[in-house]
Amino acid sequence: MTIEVSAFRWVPPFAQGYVRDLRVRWALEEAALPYEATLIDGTVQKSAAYREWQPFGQVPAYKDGDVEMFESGAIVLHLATRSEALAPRDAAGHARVTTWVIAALNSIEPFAHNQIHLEADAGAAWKEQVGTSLDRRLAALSAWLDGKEYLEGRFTAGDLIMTTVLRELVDCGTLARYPILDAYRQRCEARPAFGRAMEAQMRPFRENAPA
Ligand SMILES: N[C@@H](CCC(=O)N[C@@H](CS)C(=O)NCC(=O)O)C(=O)O
Repeated sequence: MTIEVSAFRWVPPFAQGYVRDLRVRWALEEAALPYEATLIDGTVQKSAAYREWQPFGQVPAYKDGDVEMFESGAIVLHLATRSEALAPRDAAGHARVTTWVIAALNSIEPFAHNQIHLEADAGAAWKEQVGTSLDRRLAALSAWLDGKEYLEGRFTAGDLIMTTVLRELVDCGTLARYPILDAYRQRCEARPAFGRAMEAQMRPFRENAPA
């Protein structure tokens, strides 16, 4: 069975290039696994049939001949079991990749989102606390990556997920304060598979743009 990934038919420009199906598309491109995107809209999102596939009505959802899944991190980890392009085969190497995927999603992304979603009128003390928590994590990550090309010596699914988290901190200027992290993000985004995944996400947005 062809791999199927759900994605939005169209999203407003601020979200284009950041919708989480990009993670799955990128992993599939790295793994050279062909797939088809199932493009959905708000009506499908709310439908009982789609909720069977993705209980929260979100994208991405994924299915192949063996499994039906949702949660981009879980899907990328599943693909990492299918392709050496995303994780080493040996148990110890694979465990390190799982570790970094969870670290990106659990130790960095929540703080990144706090920072991104801080409302302009949030209290100064709260703003400072959010900024400090994120900075602590980014400083630690930067120290880990100092002198390294990738988290674990070679590109893996851990770098893929970490990059999708870090790139959301570009527009607010945070990542520029961490040149090691920004160079790492750019190195990962320069991968041809990332470019193909990005183009695959953007194409339907161009084709379905409201008149
Ligand atoms: N934790 C989920 C989050 C998925 C998610 O937030 N998807 C967004 C697009 S990036 C979405 O579908 N938003 C529409 C909605 O929540 O109704 C994952 O990583 O797959």
